[in-house]
Amino acid sequence: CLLLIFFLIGFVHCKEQFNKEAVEVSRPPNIIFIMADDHAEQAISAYGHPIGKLASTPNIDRIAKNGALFTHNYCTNSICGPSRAVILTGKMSHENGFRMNGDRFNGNQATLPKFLKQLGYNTALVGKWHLHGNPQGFDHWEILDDQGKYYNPDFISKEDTTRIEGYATDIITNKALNWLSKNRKDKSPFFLMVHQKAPHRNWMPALRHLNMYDAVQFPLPKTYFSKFPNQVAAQQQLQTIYEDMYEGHDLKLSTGPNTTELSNNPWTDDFNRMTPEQKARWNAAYLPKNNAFYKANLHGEDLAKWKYQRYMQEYMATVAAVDEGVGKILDYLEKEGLDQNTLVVYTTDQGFYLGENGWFDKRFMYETAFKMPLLMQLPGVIEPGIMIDALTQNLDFAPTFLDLAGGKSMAAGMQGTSFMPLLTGNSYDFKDAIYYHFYDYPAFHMVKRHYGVRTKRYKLIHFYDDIDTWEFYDLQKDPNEQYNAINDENYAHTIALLHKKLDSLQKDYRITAKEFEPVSPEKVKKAYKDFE
Ligand code: SGN
Ligand code: CA
Repeated sequence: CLLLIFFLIGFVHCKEQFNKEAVEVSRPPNIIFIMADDHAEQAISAYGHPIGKLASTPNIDRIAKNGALFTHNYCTNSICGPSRAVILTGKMSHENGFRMNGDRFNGNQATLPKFLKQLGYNTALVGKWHLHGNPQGFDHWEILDDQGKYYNPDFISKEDTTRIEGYATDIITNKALNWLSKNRKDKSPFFLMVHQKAPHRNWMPALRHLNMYDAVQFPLPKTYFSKFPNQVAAQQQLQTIYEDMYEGHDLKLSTGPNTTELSNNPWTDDFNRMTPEQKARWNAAYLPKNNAFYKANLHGEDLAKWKYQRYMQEYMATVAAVDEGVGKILDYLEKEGLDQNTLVVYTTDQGFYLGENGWFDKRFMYETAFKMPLLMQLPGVIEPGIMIDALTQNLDFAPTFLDLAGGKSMAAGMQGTSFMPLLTGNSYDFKDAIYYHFYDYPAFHMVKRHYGVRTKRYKLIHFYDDIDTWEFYDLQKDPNEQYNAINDENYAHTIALLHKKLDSLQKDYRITAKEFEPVSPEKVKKAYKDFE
């Protein structure tokens, strides 16, 4: 009889264990989607660029060590609002209606967080939104007002708008941790979007990082003084570090020695909103640096090279706080044992120029702006330390996350494709070509409208509107895209094939004549006047 009792207890225990495991196994993973703003791949040490040796991102790199580093992930439209709209909808800009910054996102359309909510996820968003109008599909959201400010930013929530004292990156990280600590015990899985403002222009570092890279000399890109003899759109852009940056606003230069008054600074609020204590620490850091600059009395190429160094020192110092934030989130997950069932994604809204071609900003279909860094970890699913070199895009994020969450069919109306099989180690031909389309012209930096196709080796671009120029690159021979080979007879056959591919992609994505309506020449003229 005693034996029978033991047997029954054992059976009940085993059954409980089994059920518990079954529940755990069947529960879809949590998803933490961390997205910085304008964080270039060159500035993430896991990608192995020379900058990473001088200024590393050890915490972001942890994700690559624990999981996958994507080496060929791209956006469909290299600019903030549009990239975010693509991520939310899994649809190209012309289909989700958000083609350029300043458009208004139609929040009533189907989005990733809405679908995840239907699948039982608890959904939240903290940080930059930049789609205008209030977010939908989130149980909780707190967003920066428009672009957001580095110091003492305003946050908008369902209830009100509040100015929060402190540094934006740290505040956003803390809001994310706060939400996690309150909601992770919830029975449902969660989807948390953590959208940093940094390292967006005007690159204001945290007080603790003000002198972080002062002694570092970053390697000047080989193309810093490129002149673009056969690239017309590149000749006409306004995003050259040594021509278009504002000395005060961007480079934090004073009007002269022994003063803290900023030189060219069209948007005074970025600095004026600092508290007297913050301002005092800021000025104490910059006064000696700026005095040294004036003492050196630089001109011409030397001045241009100095601007690159100051830009990089500021940019990388703002990255430092983002990296620390990622570290805090990973630590939290590990401490709470959540890391085992959480997909952690690190990405940014598009690529960014760090002096290549002499530029800052993005917008072009050239690799530096087109590429989006992407790192993902999910123990048990993604093998640690793998590299994924398939041509993936932000367009594919929503279908992939839905696939992982058990809602694959929900992506039926989306234009992206789940790359889930790549995560589980299945190497296959994901896409042989990807499409790009940029619309934001005339606008800041005056990058012409263009669209194009990229295959594993080649790229064909058409700049249109007030110009009509085609560019072709063999990325194997010319990875920095310095030689537009459109008229090279040796490539005639390849170019013809790319034209065909481009036409078929435009047909598949339902691009119509509407997307090519020209803007008025008066508007363009006025914009050049405003931005020059
Ligand atoms: C601001 C920046 C521009 C930048 C746009 C878009 N100027 O206008 O340099 O291209 O944002 O950036 S700033 O001096 O006001 O910062 S995006 O990331 O939001 O698309
Ligand atoms: Ca951006």
